[in-house]
Amino acid sequence: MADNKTILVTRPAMPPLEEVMPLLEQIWRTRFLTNRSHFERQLNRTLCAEFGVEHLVLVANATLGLMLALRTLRGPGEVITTPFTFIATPHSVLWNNLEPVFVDIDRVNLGLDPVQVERAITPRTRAILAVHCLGSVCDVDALEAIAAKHNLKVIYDAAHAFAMEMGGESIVRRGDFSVLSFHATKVFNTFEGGAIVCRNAEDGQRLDRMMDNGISGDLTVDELGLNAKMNEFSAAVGLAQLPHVADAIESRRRIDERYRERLGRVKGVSLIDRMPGIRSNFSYFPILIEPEFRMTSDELNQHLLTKGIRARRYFHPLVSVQKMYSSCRGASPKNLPVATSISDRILCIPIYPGLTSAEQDLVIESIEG
Ligand code: T4K
Repeated sequence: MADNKTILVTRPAMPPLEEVMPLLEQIWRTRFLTNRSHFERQLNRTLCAEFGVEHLVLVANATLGLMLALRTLRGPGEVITTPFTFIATPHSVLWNNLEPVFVDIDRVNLGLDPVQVERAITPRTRAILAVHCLGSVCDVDALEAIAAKHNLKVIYDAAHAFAMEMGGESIVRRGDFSVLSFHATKVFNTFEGGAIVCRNAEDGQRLDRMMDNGISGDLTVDELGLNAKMNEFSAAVGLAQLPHVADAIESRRRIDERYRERLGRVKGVSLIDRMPGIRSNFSYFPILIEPEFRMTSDELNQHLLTKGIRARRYFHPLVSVQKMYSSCRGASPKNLPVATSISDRILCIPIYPGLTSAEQDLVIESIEG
């Protein structure tokens, strides 16, 4: 826990308490707390409309969502994925007894590099697990073209991608599955939570059963599942959050713009370019610390701490250097020069609605030196 003065990398969005209370009172009155009850169904319908999709499964968190989406592959085999991500991404592969294969990322969008993906495909490859990272979108057209050519599934870890759009459409409409996180630190949160968006009805119905221990309506159990259900409290919080998301993203956009204006001029600091045709959610503000800067990204992180600013090094170290992944195919840093270089240089600085101009000035001035 940080003291009140520390400027944190993010703060959770909280809906006004008076808007949550009537929903909580309803839960207390009806005593329906979970098992796909009223608010869970309402949030599901609302999000389907929001994303323009038909098949969505709400889950208790994105880690379980990824595990379930990958379970549809029916192992064994390899899954091509990125080293530049949160550890839940490769963990979801291992939980399914599948083998992660790491390939390098694109230096502009921070997602999987399609050329490297195609080179890594073997007869054992089952799927591509790509991540829309830190407010960018990976090269979905190229990745999906490769997947179609080699008859592979595409699963997007869209944990960071709520409300992100490409060509005016929600990015979670892409791929066979997109898995969102509604964790406290995300642009839209249900305290803990997530969703799996499925392209087709068959997968949607299957995942709907699998997230409830594989039980179908008539209590038949035909396949392995687990309990990944979203509870009514989380669903109610989500419904109360939704009307405020657009304003929150607009606040983030303004903070992003101010950082870009000021930090874009600092020698030795590189920014991740905004992508044409993509509507970002401004969920993170990563900066890259170049050799000509007066210190390394680690040293800058420590320096910011002395000023009461807690930045975070998402994602450093790469997941592929963790001991349990370092012997996987493709995990050698030599195979991952772009991801290694970005991970060595990255620092995510505070961005969230409610970050005051004075606090933002302190962050900027502490970096300017
Ligand atoms: N795929 C990707 C690409 C992901 O990034 C993630 C999760 C997942 C999959 C899996 O999604 P979930 O299964 O979680 O739904 C956080 C989150 O725990 C994690 O959800 C997230 N990615 C990851 C990138 O970051 P930490 O260790 O950075 O969180 P923490 O507790 O340090 O929080 C960051 C800051 O936020 C702190 O400075 C304090 C502030 N904070 C945090 C919480 C939880 C608050 O002010 N209030 C809070 O309640 O992991």
